Amino acid sequence: MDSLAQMDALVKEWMHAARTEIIQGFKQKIAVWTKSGRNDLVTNMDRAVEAYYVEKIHTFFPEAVVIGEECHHQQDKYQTSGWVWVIDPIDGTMNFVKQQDHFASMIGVYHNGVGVRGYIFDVMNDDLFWGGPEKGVFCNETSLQPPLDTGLRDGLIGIGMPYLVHNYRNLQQVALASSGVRIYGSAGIQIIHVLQGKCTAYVSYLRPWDFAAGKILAEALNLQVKTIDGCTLDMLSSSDVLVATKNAQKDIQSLVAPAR
Ligand code: 2AM
Ligand code: CA
Ligand code: CA
Ligand code: CA
Repeated sequence: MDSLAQMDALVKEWMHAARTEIIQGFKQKIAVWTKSGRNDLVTNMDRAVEAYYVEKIHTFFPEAVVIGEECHHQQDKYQTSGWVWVIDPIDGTMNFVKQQDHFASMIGVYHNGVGVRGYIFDVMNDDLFWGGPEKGVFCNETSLQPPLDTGLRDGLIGIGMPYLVHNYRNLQQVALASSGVRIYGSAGIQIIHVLQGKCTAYVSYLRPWDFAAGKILAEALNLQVKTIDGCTLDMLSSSDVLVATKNAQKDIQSLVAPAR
């Protein structure tokens, strides 16, 4: 077994163990705290799952740097050199709290800034999307084919709720030009829909842990992952992020208003 296959086997084991803990945890009361505001939550389960992943990564990959949403790392200490693991233990914490559904657990592995492996686990559907540049993308053990290169007009689009309601960069016109808007409250779940061709695009303001895994998987399926203006993403910065088919990306770029 090569070393990436060993990594895949370990991460899948950890994510399935985390899933068991999460589902067991639903039987107890979830402790919830607010962070920057009333819609920005963290729970005991976000912290426990992140601590579990960090402990496993440090045990099996001692040279790795870990960037996790709940670790309180300082952004100026982030780095891209060497092996960098980017973790979002529960993506869609509001859904986790309110719905006990529609959330993901995500890990992205980079080497010197180049994506090596992405893992997005749709926990309640028990679907683990994983893969990388030379491997392709799988849902559990089933290989995914690149989705059809559908344009904006003929597909559904995911738009982050604040961007839509404030018409950021003319995104309401983008929404109206599409077949319809879907907002699920989890970047990971929305990106899975683009991987599967269920949506042609997803655009939102995202932090590094929100897009680290999804970028690797989407690019492995020939999808575009850029800023809204078509620029290259900085893996360590928060940004507007567009994941789209090539045609939808061109259509969206022609409609967005210039940055002010
Ligand atoms: P999170 O649940 O891991 O925080 C919808 O809220 C999506 O945007 C989720 O994927 C969420 O990730 C992400 N997000 C990023 N920044 C956020 C913020 N400040 N408040 C709420 N959600 C945020
Ligand atoms: Ca959060
Ligand atoms: Ca997130
Ligand atoms: Ca999170």
